[in-house]
Amino acid sequence: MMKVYFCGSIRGGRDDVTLYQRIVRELQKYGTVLTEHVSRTDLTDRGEEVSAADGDIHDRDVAWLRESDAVVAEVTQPSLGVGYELGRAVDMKKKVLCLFRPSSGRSLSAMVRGAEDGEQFVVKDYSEEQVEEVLLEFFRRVTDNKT
Ligand code: 6IA
Repeated sequence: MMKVYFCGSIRGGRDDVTLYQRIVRELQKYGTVLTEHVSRTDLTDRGEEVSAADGDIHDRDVAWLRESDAVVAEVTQPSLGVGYELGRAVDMKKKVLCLFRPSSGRSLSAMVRGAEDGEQFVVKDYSEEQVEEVLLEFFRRVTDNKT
């Protein structure tokens, strides 16, 4: 079973949490999502319901990232944590898909947009209703390259 690491903003702001849920639900069709909590609606940006120390969160997440076969990030809501995870993922030579919604009116960081290499690191501009097809396309590529 493939292990998927999903990245989405937490302290960067939780505006897109229902979209994260939709993405995680879809990702679960392809494998085990190691970071399901990112899409939990009861996880707020202020940390209610959370007791873990930041050091433990960091170390556990980096260990999961290392274990993962693919990384999918929703990058529309800017998040330092997601940016950090993406940098570590590149260094670990993971297959990365970044999902960005131009309809937000935002402009994606050049350090993410510019990391695109068309193979290991892909940035996809999409709209919410394309989640399913965009993920299908990505995982088709991930599994093709493996065999
Ligand atoms: O800087 P951010 O908080 O927006 O970073 C979000 C990213 O970092 C996510 O993709 C997560 O994988 C990771 N991350 C950040 N905080 C946590 C966390 N609890 N638990 C798990 N992963 C996290 C922090 C809760 C906090 C509100 C007290």
